[in-house]
Amino acid sequence: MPETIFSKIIDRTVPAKIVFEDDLCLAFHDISPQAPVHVLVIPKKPIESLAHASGDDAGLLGHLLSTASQIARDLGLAEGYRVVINTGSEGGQSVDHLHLHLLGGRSLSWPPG
Ligand code: DGP
Repeated sequence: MPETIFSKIIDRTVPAKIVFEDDLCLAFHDISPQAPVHVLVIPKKPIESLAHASGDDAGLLGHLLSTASQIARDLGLAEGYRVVINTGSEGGQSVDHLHLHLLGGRSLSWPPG
């Protein structure tokens, strides 16, 4: 997989406002926030998109979701939040490294655009 801006954030060659890190993942504030809280949760393993994840990644995917839930609690999103995984060009994915958007802090409309 080609290097992306997110792999540079993982190796600290590009700065980011990091809110959480463990052996498997990293979470940081989105550079272009779409809500008062907009955090990206990414695996350290370079997986291009959700469509590129395999059955072997099931545990990792669960870990990303539970990490997003824990960060939502830590950031006080008691009234709710949304977790989004844009996938592929029609899904609106612009960075080819799997990432979860955690959005909250305001009422979110549905359906998305
Ligand atoms: P997506 O469109 O789903 O691929 O989302 C990519 C997100 O990544 C987008 O909301 C903006 C964010 N982003 C892109 N470059 C950077 C960066 O250098 N730093 C941070 N913190 N976020 C970035």
